[in-house]
Amino acid sequence: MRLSKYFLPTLKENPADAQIVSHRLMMRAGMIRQAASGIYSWLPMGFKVLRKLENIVHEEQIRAGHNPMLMPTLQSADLWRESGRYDDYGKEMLRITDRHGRDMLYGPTNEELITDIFRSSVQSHKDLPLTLYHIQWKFRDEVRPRFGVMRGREFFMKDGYNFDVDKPSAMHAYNRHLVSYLRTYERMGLKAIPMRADSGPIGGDDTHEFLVLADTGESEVFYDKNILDLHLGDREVDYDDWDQCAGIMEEWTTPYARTDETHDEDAFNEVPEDRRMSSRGIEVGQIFYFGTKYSDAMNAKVVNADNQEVPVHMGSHGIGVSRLIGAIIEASHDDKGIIWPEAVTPFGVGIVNLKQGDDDTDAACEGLYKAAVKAGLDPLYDDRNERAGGKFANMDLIGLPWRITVGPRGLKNGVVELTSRKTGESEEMTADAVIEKLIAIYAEV
Ligand code: 5CA
Repeated sequence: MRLSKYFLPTLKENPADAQIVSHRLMMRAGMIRQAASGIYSWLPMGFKVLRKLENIVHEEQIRAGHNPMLMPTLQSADLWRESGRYDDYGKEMLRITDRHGRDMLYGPTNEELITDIFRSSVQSHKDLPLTLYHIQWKFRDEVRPRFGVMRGREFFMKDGYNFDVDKPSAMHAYNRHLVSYLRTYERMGLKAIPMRADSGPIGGDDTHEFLVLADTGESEVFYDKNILDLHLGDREVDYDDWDQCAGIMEEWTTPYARTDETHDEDAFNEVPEDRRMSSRGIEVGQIFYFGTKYSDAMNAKVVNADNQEVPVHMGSHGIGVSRLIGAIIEASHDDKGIIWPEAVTPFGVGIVNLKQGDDDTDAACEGLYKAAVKAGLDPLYDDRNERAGGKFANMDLIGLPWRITVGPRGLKNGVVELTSRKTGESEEMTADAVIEKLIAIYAEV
């Protein structure tokens, strides 16, 4: 993409109403624009990052054996009356009446709709286990929408639902989701810690939230420092292997890690003092096992191996896809702007032309740009007639992990400069060598 043709409405000043750094930077980098309180338009660069996160979530869900699908944003109130949640959900639910006077709602989550789909098509344990998920916009009329996409009213969420014949099988689904989430967050360059939490309006006793540590997080968290050393890395995971998934679950949930909702001071004090940490965290996902809460209420049954009709065991599992963008920026920025992890960066590399209009520099940039496109590096070429200082500040703000600077002085020696956004370190090399180096870097991602 050439910057002269790209819609990137960056702001020089901090927007007055943006209280936290991720909100400020998303607004300043021209990623989002507020449409109404807690509701945002996703401008091209914000949309690009959103799609990247969505793709990672899809890839990891499909790897875990889950079925992607898409349910609507609007739902009929009748299903929610069956589960009893139409009244329980309160003012957070946006209620709508259609022209025929039928009660509808903008879905805050999908347990009822998916249970209805399930009960009308599956009757036998032979069709289980089954996990269905989608990534779709949700609406929750939050009392205090704030911090940009972090606590929105309309937000993008992955929500998945497992259906199993009994509790042990459903607990494997729970463990499998935990493992797939660990992998998802790691791929995004994030450390998200699973913590025992409270289930709220979704229900059930078994639930873990995934928290990214950040001073601006809305939750208070307490944890054993040792948990920060755990990595899945490139471990082979067989998602059908109950023991392996349970083992990984145990590894991550043995060190103390809880949110303030479930914090237990006595248990925490058993952790050696120098490992006891407390800080703030951003909740980027949550998994639940709630057994037969919805299948009992909505009569979703299967025939088991003993030929008995039993209510299906369920859990639901969410990832806050739009919130994740805020969390990634909170975890990775400096005073100049965003620092994107390579896996989610909107563009692989920025190209800065120091002397736009100079035939040689323009030709070198053009060649480099085409080579980068061909290599799949998805470059953003700043071809505008701007001062170098302004171009650098803009690149730093939007945070691409790599920048290639092309100027007449370097070209005389046959080199361009490659700079890392994270370390600020630069090295001079030929254009070919830069492309090769970037190909190698992105091959690892
Ligand atoms: N049905 C379950 C699991 S699918 C559910 O709704 N879980 S949830 O309420 O925990 O939401 C899942 C994730 O969505 C949360 O972990 C959080 O990351 C994100 N989320 C929830 N509310 C908001 C909001 N108002 N703005 C942005 N993200 C949100």
